[in-house]
Amino acid sequence: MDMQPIKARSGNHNLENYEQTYNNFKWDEAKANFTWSETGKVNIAYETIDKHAADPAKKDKAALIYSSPDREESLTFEQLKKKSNQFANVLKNQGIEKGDRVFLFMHRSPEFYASFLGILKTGAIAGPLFEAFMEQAVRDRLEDSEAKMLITTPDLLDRVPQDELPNLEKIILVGGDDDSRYISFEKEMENASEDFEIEWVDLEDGMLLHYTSGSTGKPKGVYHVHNAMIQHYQTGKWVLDLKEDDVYWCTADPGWVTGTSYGIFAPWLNGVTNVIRGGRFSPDDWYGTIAEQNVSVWYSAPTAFRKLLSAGEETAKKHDLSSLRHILSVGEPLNPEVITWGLKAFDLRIHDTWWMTETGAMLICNYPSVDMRPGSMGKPFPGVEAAIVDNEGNKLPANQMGNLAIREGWPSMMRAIWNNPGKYESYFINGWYVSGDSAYQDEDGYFWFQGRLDDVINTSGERVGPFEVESKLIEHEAVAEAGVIGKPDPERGEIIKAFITLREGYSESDELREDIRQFVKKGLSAHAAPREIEIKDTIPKTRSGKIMRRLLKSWELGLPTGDTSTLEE
Ligand code: 6R9
Repeated sequence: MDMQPIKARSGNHNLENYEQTYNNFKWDEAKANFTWSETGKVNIAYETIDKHAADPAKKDKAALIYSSPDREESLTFEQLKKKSNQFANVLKNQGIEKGDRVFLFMHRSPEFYASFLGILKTGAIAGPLFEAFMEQAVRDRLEDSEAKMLITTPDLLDRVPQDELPNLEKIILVGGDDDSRYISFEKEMENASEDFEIEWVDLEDGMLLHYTSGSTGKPKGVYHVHNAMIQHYQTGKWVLDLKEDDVYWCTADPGWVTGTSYGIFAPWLNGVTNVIRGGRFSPDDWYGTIAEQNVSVWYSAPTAFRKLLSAGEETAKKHDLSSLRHILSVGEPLNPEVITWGLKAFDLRIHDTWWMTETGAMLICNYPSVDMRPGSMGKPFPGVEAAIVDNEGNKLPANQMGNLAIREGWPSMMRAIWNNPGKYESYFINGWYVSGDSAYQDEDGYFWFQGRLDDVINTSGERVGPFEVESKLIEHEAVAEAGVIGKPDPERGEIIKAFITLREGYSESDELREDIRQFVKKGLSAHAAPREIEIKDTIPKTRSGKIMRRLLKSWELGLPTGDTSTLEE
């Protein structure tokens, strides 16, 4: 679909002149907004909440507006400061210290946000987990990070490993009955002081671990430091275009980096009211949230936009969406069709943004004041150098496809892969962070996404590693071998398709396929379960025994199979 550029609307945007700012901006200017510039020490939780609570004009402003089908609650900056202080005291009483890992496995709720901020106030490192995770996924992450403590809710307890994990000292239960095995959140909070002496840390001290999938091995722990706040703040200002009176809604789960960088840090660093919606997705619920809360800035994902598009115009028309003034997207390619729909449904452009768990914050974006080319991810954020490079890290000319790469050293860049220095090193070539995405840059500087260079699957915006799914599949008693690919899907971007061979004594049936699907779902998570399972006599492998996913994909798409010289006999 070829579309004309969409002109920027004139108006009062935080970033008025992109080109000029890009040519002049230095990150040090942004640093000056934080305590660090005066004291040499900082804490991201202070900058997001306490700073505004200390401002008489802001302290009674709503920081968090939580709503779900069965609960409504709103907290001011002052109240959120006190609650997170209380939780920081709870943790401190339990012996949590700077650098310890404390994990959260719970649904979005006011308690989640107070706990998350409380962890950061103690100087500990927060590890938020998707509520959809099953036991194996939770276990892998707690083990790898050597987490000391886990905060969870009773309905998720059956997915928390109950045998002893060597490092997990305690579990805090939110909303449970009295049970001596666990610490009661409510009881501890009741007794905890609302004052807390924040642990002041260095910009390079750790604050967050997000686990994400690669093409091989178990999920890796992407380690972020307090310094990331500089970029969370500045992208919130210039890309989200946040202003004093905005009501902001980021639809992402905090188990995903978008739900922390842009569901917690960016809005609050900018002192803006942040809407959190609990419960499940439905078009009426989402439109209703925009209308009821008067959402003005909305950050979501192509998968959600495509579902809203399919729900039809009538559904949209039932709701008053006139509060919206700015819409953004992340996680997958934003189809030009969706942008066209957005223009009709909201009379607004949907602004694509590109970044990754590893990059911590937005890097390539569309800005309210810049003309947009539908299908393009936009241009690099000021202070960020992006390029297309070859496999040796040499820059390629305009319009040539290659590795999308970023010059090392932007503020929110990951600082390590937990326990895996080799993996961390492997991201960098010749001073460039190489993303694993392929793209090209046109002669006017716009970047165009082309695909993943590895086998990582992007299903409804979630990164799934094929290796993890394959490993789980072969744990099923009927499965001998498995190869897993992403198959293009109009709504989900990709769906997971598994090719398997069966062990002796098993034969093909729909029941078996469903049983295998459920097995992966229970073992990993719903989003990792293959939607399609095809049974084969053999799975193509290289001579060194690697599953040739590329070949499976070519078969699936009816494409030429390319070089098969390494294919096993
Ligand atoms: C924030 C986030 C990262 C991968 C990334 C790319 C894909 C993200 C995109 C996009 C096309 C965009 N991706 N944004 N693809 N257009 N605007 O998504 O982090 O879950 O780590 O995924 O997602 O392939 O490499 P993460």
